[in-house]
Amino acid sequence: MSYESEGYEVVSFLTKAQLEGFRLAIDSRLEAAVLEANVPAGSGFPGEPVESRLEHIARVDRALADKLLLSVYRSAHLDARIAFLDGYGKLRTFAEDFLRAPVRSFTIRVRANVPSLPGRRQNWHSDVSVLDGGEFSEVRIACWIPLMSVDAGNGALEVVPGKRAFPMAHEGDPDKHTIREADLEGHGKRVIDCALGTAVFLDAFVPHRAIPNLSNQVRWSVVTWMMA
Ligand SMILES: O=C(O)CCC(=O)C(=O)O
Ligand SMILES: [Fe+2]
Repeated sequence: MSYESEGYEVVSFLTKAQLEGFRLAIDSRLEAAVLEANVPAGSGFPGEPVESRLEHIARVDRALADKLLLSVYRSAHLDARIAFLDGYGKLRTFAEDFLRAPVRSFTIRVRANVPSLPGRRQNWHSDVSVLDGGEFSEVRIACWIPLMSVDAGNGALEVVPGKRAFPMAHEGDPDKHTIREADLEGHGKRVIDCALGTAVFLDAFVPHRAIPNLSNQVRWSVVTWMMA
């Protein structure tokens, strides 16, 4: 298992139907957010697929796209087509095999890498950035699920492989806690290509970021953080 040495491993455990369910859940949450925002007819790009809709909105009105994205972030994970991941057998089994410990709880969120919203892109961080005894510092492993195949061109995940005993130092306010680029110099970085249907299990201390999305499509993901 590369998880033990690299701190991450790519596995395949999701069905096409489950991935399509994620897409539909995000699509319906985005549609609801557009309606709530009362945008003028047409500028919400009705009927556009979930891979391009928010990008088209962002090109016209970045502030609106930002607001819609945050609305999706707030509630898309509550949709049953995503929420089933809470305690889902295959997810749990992989996580427990990697951790060799039982998982106590799951936190699920939707994330996106929108080409025209570069400021929302996840910069270098580890999912646990401080060991402050708080609830979230007990996260041990994450599962990152892209909703399309990803590579260096469309906003894949980049990691600094290797298991470590502590998180690297982070700076900035707690919401935008990041590891300084300079601190990562000389560390081997690796962009993780993922075929559709695969997911990345990631140790909570492994530095990672979303790389710039050079495509014209939004790269959506579903992330599950697990405490053990
Ligand atoms: O999906 C992404 O862009 C990165 C997600 C991530 O690393 C996080 O939310 O902690
Ligand atoms: Fe992360």
